[in-house]
Amino acid sequence: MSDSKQKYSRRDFFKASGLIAAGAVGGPTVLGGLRKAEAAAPEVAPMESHFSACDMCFNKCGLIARSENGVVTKLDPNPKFLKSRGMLCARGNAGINQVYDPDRLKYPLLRVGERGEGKWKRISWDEALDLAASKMEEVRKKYLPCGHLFSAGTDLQSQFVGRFAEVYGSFNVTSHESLCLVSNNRAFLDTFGEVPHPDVLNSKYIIMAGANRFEALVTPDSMDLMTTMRENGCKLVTLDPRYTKTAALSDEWYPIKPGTDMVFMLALAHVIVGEKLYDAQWIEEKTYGIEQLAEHVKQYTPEFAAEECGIPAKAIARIAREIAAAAPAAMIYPGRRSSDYEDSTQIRRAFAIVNGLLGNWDRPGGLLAARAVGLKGVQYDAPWYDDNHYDRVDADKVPMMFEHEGSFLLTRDAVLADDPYEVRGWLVYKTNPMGTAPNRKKTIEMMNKMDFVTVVDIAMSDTAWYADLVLPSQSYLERADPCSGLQGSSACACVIKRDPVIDPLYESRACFDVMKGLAERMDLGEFFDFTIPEYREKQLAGLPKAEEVLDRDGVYYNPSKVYGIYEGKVYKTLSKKVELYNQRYEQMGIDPLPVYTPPTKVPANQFRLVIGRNALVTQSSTANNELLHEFVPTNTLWLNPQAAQKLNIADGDVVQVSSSVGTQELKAEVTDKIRTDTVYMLTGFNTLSTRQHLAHNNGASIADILEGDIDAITGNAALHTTFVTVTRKVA
Ligand SMILES: Nc1nc2c(c(=O)[nH]1)N[C@H]1C(S)=C(S)[C@@H](COP(=O)(O)OP(=O)(O)OC[C@H]3O[C@@H](n4cnc5c(=O)[nH]c(N)nc54)[C@H](O)[C@@H]3O)O[C@H]1N2
Ligand SMILES: Nc1nc2c(c(=O)[nH]1)N[C@H]1C(S)=C(S)[C@@H](COP(=O)(O)OP(=O)(O)OC[C@H]3O[C@@H](n4cnc5c(=O)[nH]c(N)nc54)[C@H](O)[C@@H]3O)O[C@H]1N2
Ligand code: SF4
Ligand SMILES: [Mo]
Repeated sequence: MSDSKQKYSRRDFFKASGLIAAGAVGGPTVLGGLRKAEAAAPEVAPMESHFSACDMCFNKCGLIARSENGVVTKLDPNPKFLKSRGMLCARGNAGINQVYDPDRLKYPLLRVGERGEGKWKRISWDEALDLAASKMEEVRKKYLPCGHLFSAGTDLQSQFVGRFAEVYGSFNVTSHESLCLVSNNRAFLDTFGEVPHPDVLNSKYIIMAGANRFEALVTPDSMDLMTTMRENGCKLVTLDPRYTKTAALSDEWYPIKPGTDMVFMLALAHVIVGEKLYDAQWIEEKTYGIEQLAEHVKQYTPEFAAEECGIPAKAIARIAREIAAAAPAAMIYPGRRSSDYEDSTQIRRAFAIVNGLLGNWDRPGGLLAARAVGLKGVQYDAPWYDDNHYDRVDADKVPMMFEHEGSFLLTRDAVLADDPYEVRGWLVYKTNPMGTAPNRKKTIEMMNKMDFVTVVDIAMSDTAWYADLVLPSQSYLERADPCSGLQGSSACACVIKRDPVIDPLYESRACFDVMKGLAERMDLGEFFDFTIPEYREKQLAGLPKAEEVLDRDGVYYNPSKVYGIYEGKVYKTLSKKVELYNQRYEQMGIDPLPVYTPPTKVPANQFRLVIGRNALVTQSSTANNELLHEFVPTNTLWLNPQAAQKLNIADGDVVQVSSSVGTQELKAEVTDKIRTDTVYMLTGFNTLSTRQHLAHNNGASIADILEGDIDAITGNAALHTTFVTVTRKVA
C-alpha cells in the first residue's frame, strides 16, 4: 500500500469525522454523522457502488456498498445473491460501524506493561513484523515447529494462517469450530457420509431442537423457514428451554429439559420403527442397521421419554406420526452449534438417525448433499521438518477429533500441562478465545504460559488485550479476498469474491499481507509469492467468464443438480449406506447407537446456564458496535419468575452469578420465557479490554463463568454443563 493512498483515505475519512464525534455520544450515529459531513463538504463526489460480502458473521451475505468521498455510507443487500434471499440483517447493516468504530485498532502495538495491564507502545509495521518473525524463529528453534500454535476464525483469509502454519511446520491449528459445530458435523458425517444442507424451503414438517433460526441467522434457512411456513403450510415444532423468537413463531413449542433431546429423538424412532411408519424400500436399499435400531429403541417409549424430557408422551407419539406422514419432505433440522453437552455427538447422531428413518436424504424438503461450485484449490508443497513433534498437541485425547480443527479446549489443557510437549508461541487471527472459550481464567493462564503471542484483529478484543503484539487488521470493506464457494441449500451453489470498497483506514493491513510479511522474514517467502488477484485467477481457472460475471453481479452461479445427486452412488460410510447403526463406532468401542444417559441433575438452589444467540449480536464481536448497542445496550440474566420469587429477586435487581470458576454481576431480567431450572445471558459483555468502551464494565462476561467440559467423541466444547448459583446483590 503506498503512502499517498494512506493519506488520501485518512483525509477523506476525517472529512466525515462528524461521524465519529456523533458516535462517541451515542444516538443514531452514522447517519447523523454523515449528514453533518455532507453539509460540511463543499463538493459531494458521485456515489459509488461496490459489490461485497458481509463479514459480520460467517454467512457472507451478498451486499452492495455505497461510498461517497471514500467513506462507506450505506450497505444494502445484493438482490442477485440467492443464498441470503436478498437480505442483509441488522448486524450486516451495522457493519459500517465496525469500520468506523472509534475503538478500532489503528497501528501495531507492542505490550510494555504486564499482560492485561493495557500498557502499549506504538511501533512501525517493519518493527512489528521483524519482532514477530524473530520470536517465531526462537520458538521454533527451542520448542520445535509444533511448539507454536495458530488460531484463526472463519473468513476468506483464514486459509493463509493455515498455510503459514503448515510451511512453518506446526500441526497445531485451531479454529472456532471446536467451540461450535464439530459434534454436529461428526454425527451427520458418521450417518450419511457427509454434512447436509437442509432444504428448508421445500420442507413440510420441521422439528427444530437446540437451534433458533429466527435469531441465530443462517442463510438461507432463516428466510426459507418463514417462507415455507407461510406458503407451504410447513409445520414447525421447536424444542428449546427458552421461549425464543423461533419458539414464538412455531406451531408448537416445548420447553424441553436441557440435555434430554436424545431421548425425545429416540422416542420418535421408537414410534416410527415400532409402527413401521417408514418407507420400507428406502430403509431396505439405502440404510444399514434397522434391526439393531429397532431392538435398541424398544426401551425408549414416549412414556419413558416424557418422564425425562418433560414433553407429554401423547405429543411425542403424535409428532412422530405427523413427521413420518410428511416424509420425505420433512426433517429434524440438523442445526449448527452443538457445543453444548458431553454427549453432543451422540445427541446429534439421534437427530441424524431420525432423518435416516424419514428417508429425506437428497430429496426435496429434506437434507441435501454438497454441490461442487468448481473453484480450484491452489496447491503448494509444504516443507517437511524431520525434527518435529509427531502429532498435534491435543491428539489422542478423544477418539474422533477432526484433525484440521482440533479441540481448542484440549489444546489449552495440553499447553497448561506441557503435555505431551511445550507450546510457547501463539498467533491468533480473527477469533477471540478469551471471549468465546469457556473459563476465561484458564485462557489467561494459557496466555501467561506463552513466550510470545501475536494477535491480528480489527479491535482490541480480550485476546488482543493479553497479547504481546497486536496488529491492526483491515475490515472486509477495505481488502481484497480470495474467492469462496458457498452453498445455500436448494437456493444456490455459488462463488463470491471481495474487493475493497474504500482504501484501508489507518495502518491496517490484510491478514494475507501479515502472513506474507512474516514468511518473507523467515525464509518462507516462496509460499506467499503471489497477489490476491493472481490467487483468484488460479481459483477461477475452471469457471469460464467467472471474473466478468462476478464484476457484473457480485456472485457467480455454477448450475448443478440439486436433488438425486446420490442416484447410483454409494454413501461415504463403512457400509456404503446411511448408517443407522454405525459400524466404525462399533469397531472403536463407541456406542454404535446413541445410548441415553440422563443429564446431571441440577443441584438444589442452582441453575443450568445456557448460551444462545440474539439477532442483533454476533458472539463476542459486536457488543462494542455503536449501532447494535442502541438495541442491545447490555446483557441481563434471564430468570424465571418462580425462581426469582424464591430468591427474592425482582426484575432489574443486580445479581451475582457464580460457578466453580467465576463470579459475575449483572441485572436480572425476570421472565417466563425460560424454564425454572435454567438461566441464560448473552455473550460478549464485560470485556477486560478497556479499549472496547461500550462492552467494558458493562454487564457480565459469560466466558468467565462457563466451566469448559468437552464432548467425549470430538473434543467440542460443552457449553451447557455449568451450574450456577444466583444471589441478589445486597447494596
Ligand atoms: N444473530 C446471530 N446469528 C448467528 C450468530 C450470531 O452470533 N448471531 N452466530 C452464527 C453461528 S457461528 C452459529 S454456530 C449459529 C448458531 O445457531 P443455533 O445453534 O441455532 O443457535 P444458539 O442460539 O447458539 O443455540 C440454540 C438454542 O438452543 C437452546 N438450548 C439450550 N440448551 C438446550 C437443550 O438442551 N435442548 C434444546 N432443544 N435447546 C437448547 C438455547 O436456548 C438456544 O436458543 O448461529 C449463527 N448465526
Ligand atoms: N459464551 C459463548 N461462547 C461461545 C459462543 C457463544 O455464543 N457464547 N458461541 C460459540 C460459537 S458457535 C462460535 S462459532 C465461536 C465463535 O467465536 P470467535 O471465533 O471468537 O468469534 P467472535 O466472538 O465473533 O470473535 C471474532 C473476533 O474477530 C474480530 N474481527 C472481526 N472482524 C474482523 C476482521 O475483519 N479482521 C480481523 N482480523 N478480525 C476481525 C473481532 O473483533 C473478534 O475479536 O464461539 C463459541 N463460543
Ligand atoms: S446474517 Fe447478517 S451478519 Fe451474517 S453475513 Fe448475513 S447480513 Fe452479515
Ligand atoms: Mo458457531
